[in-house]
Amino acid sequence: MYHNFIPLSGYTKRSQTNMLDRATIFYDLLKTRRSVREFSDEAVSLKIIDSCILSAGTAPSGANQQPWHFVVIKDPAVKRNIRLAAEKEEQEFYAGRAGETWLETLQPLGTSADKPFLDKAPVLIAIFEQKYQLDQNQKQLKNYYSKESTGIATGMLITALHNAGLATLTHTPSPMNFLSKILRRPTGERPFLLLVVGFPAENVMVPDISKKALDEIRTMR
Ligand code: IYR
Repeated sequence: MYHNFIPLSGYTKRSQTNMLDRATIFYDLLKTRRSVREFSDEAVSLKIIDSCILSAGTAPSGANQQPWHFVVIKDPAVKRNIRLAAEKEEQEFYAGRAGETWLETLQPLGTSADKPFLDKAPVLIAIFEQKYQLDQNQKQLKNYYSKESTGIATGMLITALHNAGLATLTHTPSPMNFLSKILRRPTGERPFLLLVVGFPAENVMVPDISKKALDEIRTMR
């Protein structure tokens, strides 16, 4: 498949001060994002979720293969099934599969095998990585950098949801093959992450943790 080239449109060259202003305002917005583990059951409009998914879908991807798929779950019965399956895996994780070191690292977060947010929150978004796609003859075509691409799209989705005023929790029950089964996703897709989306429960508490300083995450050469 050959593509025509077209003029770049939509790009705006900005002044230095305007760029710094915008970068600062964006950081001010993003640094208020916190993962929450307690949600209210207040509903979220699907239009908002869909718009955020469109934002995620603008992500760059290897060869523009867009190797991601988002399943939006609102059905209480499906959420319930996911909760039960996730808790089953987590019970084994917390009972020993994680190992001592991992459990110690998680201690400050206060997590456990109980995942009530999985059926309390109004929306779950299961994100799938498409490792390959099938052509017309059912032949497997590999997607390039599918993990990186899906990771970038997921980051953009989290950012879009936060910008819209929604709280999220990135949840990675392990293993999460049960998501493929419950959500009937095709082979070639691997569950990447389960995003819990909604409004924070009233008076919710979050761990007293902070982000690394600039000189810890950036080096100049
Ligand atoms: N998946 C488990 C454990 C867990 C792992 C990490 I890495 C976290 O940042 C938080 C939790 C759970 O969800 O409880």
